[in-house]
Order: sequence, then structure tokens, then C-alpha cells
Amino acid sequence: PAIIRREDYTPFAWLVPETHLDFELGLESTRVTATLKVERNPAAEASPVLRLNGDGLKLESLHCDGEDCAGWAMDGDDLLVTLEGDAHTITIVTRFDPSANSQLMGLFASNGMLCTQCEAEGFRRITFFPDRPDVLSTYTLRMSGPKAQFPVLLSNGNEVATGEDGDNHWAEWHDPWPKPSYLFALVAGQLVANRDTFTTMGGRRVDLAIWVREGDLERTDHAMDSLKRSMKWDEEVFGREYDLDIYNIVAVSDFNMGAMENKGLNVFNTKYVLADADTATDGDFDGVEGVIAHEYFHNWSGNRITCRDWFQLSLKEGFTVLRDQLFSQDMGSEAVCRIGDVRVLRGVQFPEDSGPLAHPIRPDSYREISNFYTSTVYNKGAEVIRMMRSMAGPERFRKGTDLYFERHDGEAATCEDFIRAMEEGAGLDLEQFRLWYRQAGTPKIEASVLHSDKTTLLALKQSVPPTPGQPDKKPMPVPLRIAMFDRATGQHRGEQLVIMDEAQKGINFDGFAEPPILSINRGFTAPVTIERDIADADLAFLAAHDDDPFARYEAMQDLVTRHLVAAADNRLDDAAKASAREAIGQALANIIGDEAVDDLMRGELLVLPSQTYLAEQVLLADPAAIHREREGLKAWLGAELEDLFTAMHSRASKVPYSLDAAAKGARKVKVQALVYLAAGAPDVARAMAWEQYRGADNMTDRQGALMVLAGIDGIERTNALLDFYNRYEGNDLVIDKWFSVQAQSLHPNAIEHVKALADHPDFTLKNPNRVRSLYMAFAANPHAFHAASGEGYRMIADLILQLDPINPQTAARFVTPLGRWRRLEPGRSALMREQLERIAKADKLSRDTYEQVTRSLG
Ligand code: HT7
Ligand code: ZN
Repeated sequence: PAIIRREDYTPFAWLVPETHLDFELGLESTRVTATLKVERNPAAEASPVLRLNGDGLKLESLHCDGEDCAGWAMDGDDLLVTLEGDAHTITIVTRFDPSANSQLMGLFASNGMLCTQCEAEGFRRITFFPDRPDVLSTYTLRMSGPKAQFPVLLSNGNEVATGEDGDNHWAEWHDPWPKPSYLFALVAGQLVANRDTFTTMGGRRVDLAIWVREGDLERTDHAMDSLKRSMKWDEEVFGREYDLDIYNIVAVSDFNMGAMENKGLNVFNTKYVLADADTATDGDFDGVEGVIAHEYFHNWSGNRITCRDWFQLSLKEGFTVLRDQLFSQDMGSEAVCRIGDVRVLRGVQFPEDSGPLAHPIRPDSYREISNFYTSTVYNKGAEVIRMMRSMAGPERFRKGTDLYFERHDGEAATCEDFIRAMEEGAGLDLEQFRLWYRQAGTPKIEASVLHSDKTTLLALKQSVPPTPGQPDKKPMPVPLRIAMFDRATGQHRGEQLVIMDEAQKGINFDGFAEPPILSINRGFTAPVTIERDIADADLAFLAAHDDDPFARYEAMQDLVTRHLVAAADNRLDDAAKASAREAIGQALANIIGDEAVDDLMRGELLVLPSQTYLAEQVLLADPAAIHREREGLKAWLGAELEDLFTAMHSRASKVPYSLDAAAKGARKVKVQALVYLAAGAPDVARAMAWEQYRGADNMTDRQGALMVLAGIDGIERTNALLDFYNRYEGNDLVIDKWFSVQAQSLHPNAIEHVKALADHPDFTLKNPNRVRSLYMAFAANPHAFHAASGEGYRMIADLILQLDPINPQTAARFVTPLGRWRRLEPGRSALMREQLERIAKADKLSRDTYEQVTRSLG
């Protein structure tokens, strides 16, 4: 497959001011008549050839200006039409079978309904079209089909006419906002709506509807509430108002990603719409709120201003992730949200940035764009814009975004356009900062405090590691919020924002009688790794006393990480190990007993660094050693602090269910208590978890207890898993949890369990949620996935080969865990690589999987 390069961008030679689509709908056969008004683009190099992209389409007929069209040819899947004049009308008829569309791109059938997914290049599976984001067109659509089968007919914009024709009915929709084809959407099916209204700041009354299958309606209130709060927040914080009279959301159970921001008609994975106390965890509720907000915010950052080409994806995704993060921060706890964001960044993006798939947030080339919907483009993209916000401050940042929205409204823009608007609107000099868009890799900052007499020097060093295709890097501007704690008072004298923009830099401080304690990257102002020269006792001090909650969390993580990395590397003798465990135990005991900390934050402070994060800290990781030490520490802490954990669990168990922060926090610390006790006092934990499971009146408690029980042998394990399945049989989203809990469990036979689950009648490769629930959970379960025999790697490779012909986009995502081979100890490294090579040799790999496998081996 060809490589597409950012530097090769040229504007399209033709404009498509109007697009008319006529869909004759059928689950097994849909006919589409597309009528495109085209005219030469004066801003592009002239060409008589109109390239209309297609993907697997069969052309039934083609007319130019009402006549049979002679001047056409196929170029691969694309249709090339040669045109003589300056403006023409092209009419194209295609027909295809949506029920056979297992890729879930284009028009597909899901549970008897028809639904589209066009981003990034799905529209070309519906009709021949310039399927690129810089071709904006005004869409008018007519759809018709059997009324009994498709009582609800939805598309973008406004419904302008409806009618009946025997057993058939039809609807016409018109979207007044010009848009690229990736934002087109159509839904037809048996759906019911939760309806509400929202009045915008300008007085527009918007009819809101969330469409779901009958029976799911009562689980849509949280989504509706989140939508209304998002609309209000975007007016207040970014000055953005909604611009149509209706806003529809449809939930579908077969979907490759979380949701899609089609203009006026968002399509959502059911996972991000449906939530109630009995079936959704607190994390699920937060997920619904975040994704509803994200898709809504795209109406401005993505739809009103779209991307010129797919290399600019972070323009809309990075910015929109930042917007949804700021929203969630405002809706809940700022510190806890920030810790959650950083956990995702470290758990997914940092490993991506240090592996074979590393790429800048604005990539330079791709073969298959679906492979670039990555944590780097989304989450690091958000961090890059967040750094601009930290440097400018919220008010100036808002001036920058105002200018961007005003200047580029209605355009297909670039990251460079955004940067320029920030420079001018927010008054920032971003010349060197542009490196964040060009360079991949996570910068490392080394920090040490040098003290003599009364002078103190903070010495900083910066390095950016080499990544594929980028061996040498320049230093980037890294904004670091820092504070120096005075040992005499236990306080700092104020924070400052240091812009570390050189390879080396020194900053002087006066007036400390003793060397101060450094608190750095407070609030995680920059997406970098910090190596600080600091004593364990000082980390323990910060873990107990830092007034920045993120820095407090960070100090606790650092304390544990250092110990576990050294222990896994066999660098600690018994005495050193014992004293490090004592220090960690003391720090955790302080956190459990600190009444100034709320339970939501306490829950974060109690979480041990993940195995992935620990593996990232070393050049060649031994997953078995890391697992042994991490579990060993957990067991030691569980036994040592048994009384504290049981008391915390019992206190928190008295808090009744609600969605307020105190109740959510109580549920969070209960799970943490069970996790430690399961390792250190399994009999106690089994009994407590079983009691929690049986008495649960909400999914957070029930799933938390089930997760703990799933890892400990005993009759309670069997009973709880059976009960959970019987209780929720038929509820797909909850049965997904049942698969995940087992695939992720600490049970020594997790591999055998996963194999058995793959043969369960409820398992199917056709549903991405189900596939992820079993296999992504398994790939994230270190002791099972990294089994010394290589069996875990083989299972994921088998899955990729089986899934690739069905759903290549989802299959390609499973290549990532196998790409870690260079960072593993030699035995596992060879076994993992062997599986990648096996996949690479397979016949007829999709473009998606081929690209990821070759990059991973390269
Ligand atoms: N903008 C949306 C991207 C998306 C997508 C991409 C490729 C294949 C399927 C997809 N479904 C949705 C999601 C978002 O970021 O809002
Ligand atoms: Zn998005």
C-alpha cells in the first residue's frame, strides 16, 4: 500500500458546492444515487480529471449533465471522470449490502438498524466522492424504506419533508452547514427517544433527542444531563453556541470507536450513552459524561472548523480532548481528573512514544489513517495545547481560541493556523514551541538541587530520545511549575513557572539555610518524564505535605516506583527491601489516616504504579520480576496494614449510594482496600468481597468485589461469576464486564479462562466491544499476556489473523501490545517478535494490520 505524505498536500482541483443523496434502504441491498454539483476550484491547479474515491464499490451507472458519461476510467478503487467545462452535474448510482459490512465503516447493519460511520474514509464505501476533509459541500438527502423495519429515519441538519408510499416511507433532510464527507451520517431503524430541550445563550431553542433501542430508554438520563451541561459549559468557558435547531444522538452496539461527531447527528457506542446505578460503574458514568462532551465540543473544534488533511487530525482531536478534560475538571474534582488524564497518558501514550509506533502529534506520513487515531494525536495533542494554556494563563488562552474560531470558521484548517491564532490572540511566542508538533518522543528532564552555604541552584537537563525516523532531536520549551519547600517551615514560598527550553539550565534561589525540597512539574504542566535527584525521605515528605495534589500523588508514585524498579532488578538486599517497604507502608498509613484528604483523592493516592508504567522505567523489562515485586509489595502492605484497610472499608461501606463525590470516593477506597487485602490477607478479602458482592446496590461495588473474587480461588469465585452472568444475561455492556473481569484477573489460570471464554456462546468476533472486553483486557493482564511460554503472545497473534478479514481496524489495534518486543528481556522478546513475523507472513493482510506489523518489526 502506498505511503501518503504530509508534504505532498495539494488542494483539490474541483469544488463540490452541493451534494444530493437518495438512499433506497434495505438491510441486504441499499441503492444510492448521488448527484454532485462540481465546479473548478480557482485556488487549485487546474485539472480536467475529477478523482472520486471509492472503496469496494460497484458502479451501476454514471451520468454527466444528464447524459451517459463517456470519459471515465477506474484507477484502482477510484473513479476518474474527465470533464471539459468549468461546472457540471455528475450523477452516480451504487448498490451494496450493508449486512455484509463487518468492517463497520460506511453504511452497515447493526441489530436490524442501518447506520453510518464515515470518518476517516468511510464515505467512499457508500458512493464515489472526493472523500477528503478539505472538500466541503452542502448536503441534501432523501431516504426511503420499509416503514415497519425503519420507522425512524435520521440524518444531518433538519428534517424538511416526510411522506408515505404504501409500506414504504421517506424523509428528506437538509444540512445548511457545508461539511466534509466524513461528517455525513444516516441512521434508520426501530428506535425510541429520550427528548429534552436546551435554549442557547442567543435564544435558540434546540430539540435534543437520544435515540436507543426500546428497553434502554431508562438508562439515558445521565447522557442527556451531560449533554445539557456540555452545551452550557461551552458557552460559558469558550463562548461557543450551538447552531442547529436539533441535536440527535443515536446509540449503536456495533461500533469501532467510542462515538462520532457527525453534524447534528452523533452516533455513539452504547457504552458511552447507557448508564444507571445497577449496570454502570462510577468510571462508566464519567466515561459517558466525557464522551458526550467531547462529541458535542467537536461541533466547533472539528465541524465548524475542520481539518485540511488527516495529518492535521490533532487540530480537532487534541484540542477537543483538552476541552473535554477541562469540562470534566469543572464538573468534578480538578486534581482527580488530572491524575486520571496523566494515568492514561503514562499508561498508553508514553509507551507509544517510546516504541516502534512513535510519531509526532502531527504525523508526516501514513498508509492507513485509521492507525493514526492514537493516544499521541489525542492525549499528547491535548497536553501540547494545555501547555500553551499554562504559558498564557486562562484569559489570554481564551483570546487565542476566540481568534482561532473567528478567523477560521467555515474552513478546513491546519495546526499551523491554530498556532498562529495562539501567537496573535494569546500573545505567545511559539517559534520554538512548534517542535512539539514535529518531534516525537517523550522529553526527559533531569533535575537536581545543588546547595552550598545559602545559595541554591536548581540544575535542569533536557533530552528528547530518538524515535523511528528521528534520530536527533532539539530541546523543546517545557513549562514546569515548580516550588521549593523550606525544611525549616515545611512550606514553600510560592510557585513559579519555569520554561525549560535548553539542553541545560540553572535557576538560582536565595535564602534557604538547608537544601530545599524540590516539587516539580506540579499539576503535570508538561508531558515529560522527570528524573529528580531526591532522597526517599523527601519524597515521603512531599507525599504527606505537598499542597499541590498532583505533586503529592506524584511523590507517592515515585517512592513506590523507585523501590519496585530496584527490587525487580535484584538491586536490593533483604534489609534494603524491608526498610523501603516500611517507608512505603508508613506513607500509605498516613494517607489512610489523613482527614484533610477526601476519599476520591485518597483512592488515587493508594493506587500502586501500574506494571506498564514500571516496565517503562527500564530499558529491558522482565515482566515476571516486576509482577513478582509489585504483588509482593501489595501483599506485604495488605498484611501489614490489614487493620487500617478493614477499618477504611467498613467506614466507607456505611456511605449510601449516590453520585456525589463523597459517595464515589467511598466506593473507590473500598475497592482499594479489597485489592490490598486480597494480596495480603486473602481469606479476609474473600469474605469481605463476597459480602460486598451480595449486598451491592450498584455496579461499582458489585464489579469491584467480583474483580477481587475472580483472582482468588474458592467457591465464592464460582458463585459470584455465575450469579453475575445470570443476573445480567442479555445485557451486552454488562456481559462485556463479565468477560473483562476474568481476562484481567490475577488468577494463575487466567490464560485457560480466556481460551474457554473465546468458545463461550456469547463471544463473537463481529462485535468490537466484545472482542475488546476479552482480548484487550487479556493483553493488559501482565502475568497472563507475558506468560514465559509465549502462549499469551500467540493468542493475540491468532486473534489478529482471525479478526483481520472481518474488521481490520479493530484487528490492527491489537498489534500494539506485540510491538513492545524491543523493550523486553531476551527470551520474551524473541517469542513476541516471532508472532509479529508470523502475522507479517500471512496472505492478504489488510492495509491497517500490514502497516502496524511492518512498523512494529521495522
Ligand atoms: N472523531 C471520531 C473518530 C472516529 C473514528 C475514526 C476511525 C474509525 C472509526 C471512528 N469512529 C469515530 C471520534 C472522536 O474522536 O470523537
Ligand atoms: Zn474526537
